[in-house]
Amino acid sequence: MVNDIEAKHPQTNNLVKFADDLTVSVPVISSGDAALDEVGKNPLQSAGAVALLLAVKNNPSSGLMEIELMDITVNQEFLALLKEIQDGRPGIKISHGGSGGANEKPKERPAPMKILKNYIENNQMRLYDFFSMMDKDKSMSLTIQEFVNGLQETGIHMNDSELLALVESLDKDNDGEINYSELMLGSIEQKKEDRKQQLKDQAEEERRIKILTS
Ligand SMILES: [Ca+2]
Ligand SMILES: [Ca+2]
Repeated sequence: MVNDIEAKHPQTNNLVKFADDLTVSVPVISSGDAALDEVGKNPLQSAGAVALLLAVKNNPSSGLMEIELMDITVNQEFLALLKEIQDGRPGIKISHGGSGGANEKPKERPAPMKILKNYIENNQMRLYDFFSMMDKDKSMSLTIQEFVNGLQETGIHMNDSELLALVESLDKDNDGEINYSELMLGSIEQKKEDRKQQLKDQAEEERRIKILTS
């Protein structure tokens, strides 16, 4: 049960305790904010996350920059609201633990490379288009900083550990940068993973049909 809000350093930063293991740093919003008080009293994590977004939405001048809700599985209402907020205020970064709805079990976050691949496919880009979009200084390799900036530009949400894991897994020659062939290799590896998953899902589906029809 979450029922307390901790306001520390009220002039610069309010820390809103949102769950036992989660404290949200909320800069600028005043400590007496009624909407945020509601968040703290909400016992449902997913509903609480929606309430938090509503508070953000209703405080257009809050200056809120980054909220991490990685331990929270969010619902469709949250996702719709998040999109609305982010469309209007691109400076706001909100990461969450994926959607699943209140009654579903939390889904695993997709692998970082899968997140990239989905973005590229959804935008009907070629891998090379994506690479050159990220490679701002046209050095034919991507630094971590270029990755960070590029992801921000695309609106892909990845937390620091996911980003580091991605760069580490792609950077085969360990020079700290990702060149095009490294990105391509990563994409091919992901394609193989996807295929494996697809076959697994297919087998699972066939098993289920067998049970249902036997
Ligand atoms: Ca570069
Ligand atoms: Ca490299």
